[in-house]
Amino acid sequence: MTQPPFAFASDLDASGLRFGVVVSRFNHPISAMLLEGCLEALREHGAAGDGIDVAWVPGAFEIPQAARVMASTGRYAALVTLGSVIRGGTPHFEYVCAGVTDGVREVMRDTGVPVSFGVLTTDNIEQALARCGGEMENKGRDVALAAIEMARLVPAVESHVPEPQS
Ligand code: INI
Repeated sequence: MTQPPFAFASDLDASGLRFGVVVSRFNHPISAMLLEGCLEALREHGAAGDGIDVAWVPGAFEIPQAARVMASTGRYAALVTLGSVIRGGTPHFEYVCAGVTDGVREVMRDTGVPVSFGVLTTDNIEQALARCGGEMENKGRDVALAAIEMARLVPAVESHVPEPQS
């Protein structure tokens, strides 16, 4: 009979883990609401108050640098990045979005530390407000849960010893 595949359980227990949060000050009210949702979710899932470090940076473009420094310390089970880039009338939006998305992906690839992506990239402020506690959701919460799940999954995969093939 064929054995069922081994499946890693999805684990959202944040207790005993240390998280780093990098949050951009640009469009501050949006960032503050994203941070609130993120902290609430981490705490609800068991993270201790002193198990969360928050680093504010000037804008989304600076997020990858702060995330890289935090990840390189080896102290964090996962990082959360938060911010908001709102389209203006020039190509600046595209450059900031590309810088932060590529930069965060590179930090994750280079360090192996999970980094969840909670930087809103929207056409206008209404779309941003709707995603940080408005009528739709708070993306800060969602990305905090992604960080917890990956913080648990990565070491579980690394320490998993597969059954020998018969
Ligand atoms: N930074 C943001 O986080 N959001 C924006 O909408 C934004 N806009 O529109 O310009 C923005 N720009 C600043 C940028 O992230 C850097 O802080 C700045 O260029 C200094 O390096």
